[in-house]
Amino acid sequence: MQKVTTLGEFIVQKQEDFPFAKGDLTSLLSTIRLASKVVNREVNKAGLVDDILGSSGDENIQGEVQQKLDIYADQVFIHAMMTRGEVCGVGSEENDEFIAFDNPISRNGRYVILMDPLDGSSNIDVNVSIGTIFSIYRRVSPVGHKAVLEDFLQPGTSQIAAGYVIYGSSTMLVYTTGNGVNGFTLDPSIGTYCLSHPNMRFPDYGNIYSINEGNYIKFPEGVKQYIKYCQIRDEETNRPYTSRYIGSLVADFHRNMIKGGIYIYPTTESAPNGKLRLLYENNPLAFIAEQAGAIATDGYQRILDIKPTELHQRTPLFIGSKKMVEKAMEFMRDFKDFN
Ligand code: AHM
Ligand code: MG
Repeated sequence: MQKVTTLGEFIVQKQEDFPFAKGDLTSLLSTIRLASKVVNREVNKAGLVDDILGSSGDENIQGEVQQKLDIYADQVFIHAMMTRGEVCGVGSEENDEFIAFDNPISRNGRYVILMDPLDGSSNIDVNVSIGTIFSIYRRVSPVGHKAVLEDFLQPGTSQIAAGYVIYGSSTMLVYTTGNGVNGFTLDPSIGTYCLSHPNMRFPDYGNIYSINEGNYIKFPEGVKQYIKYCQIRDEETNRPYTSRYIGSLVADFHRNMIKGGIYIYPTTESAPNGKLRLLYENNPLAFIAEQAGAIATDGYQRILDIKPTELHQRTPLFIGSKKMVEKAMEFMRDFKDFN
């Protein structure tokens, strides 16, 4: 049998990359690994729960009320963080305010986590890939106290680790701690994540563009012109590009990382800051992208340099293969005054 490296083994092997971490980052990553398996189990039976066992909101056979999957995922991750003690607080897409764990163990936790527990909400009920996104920071407030807002409002450059889980045709966990990006596929027969995609790299060029073109007329002129550029025939740059848009950020990002491509969620007239959230969607994926040799910007500036001012802040996102994002930014610059 070929030697397989499990995620658990890999995390422990990499502990020496963090002399400051004293093992608690290692156990935090293990907490995420465990919670993601619980969520995966529920995602895999989503149709059964909704259509056969009763809709969300109904009571199940044990008298428990069925929850929507995104709320369920939120609770699983938060509960796992709260009981294991590495984390002093969580900011989540599902909660208006951050949660500061108020128990003696968690107050001593040295990390905060920001997450989107189940991203791709329009795909949750229709058997299309969805994902969990997470981002880990060291707290800036003193250990021994409750977490404060400043712990969460750190620029993306301060991330200690970031990753995502994609619940797709197989389930994968992909993460970085700032030393490259590695992907692990869940073997459902043994319930173990195995290293399947070591040292993931975005190709510099690709031929996929991912954007919700239904919003075309509301896009900035630079984006409109870039889309035209993607569609014009040119053999040297392998155009026209192909258009692929799942509507699940994690799934679109993951495919583009493997095949080469660009994902854009720009500003629109109705969403003047874009749709996606800086702290738990854009920053973690930007960290992974950069670690995989790609870039992530808001069309003009690096995502990771943005100083957050609000927990649920939105920014536009241009992310993917380096040469493609650079080209899109050229269009943004050239057509800046045409809006
Ligand atoms: P969500 O957090 O409500 O799921 O929204 C985020 C999702 C992304 O996964 C996806 O890329 C995007 O929203 C799709 O939005 P749209 O339907 O406007 O294209
Ligand atoms: Mg989301």
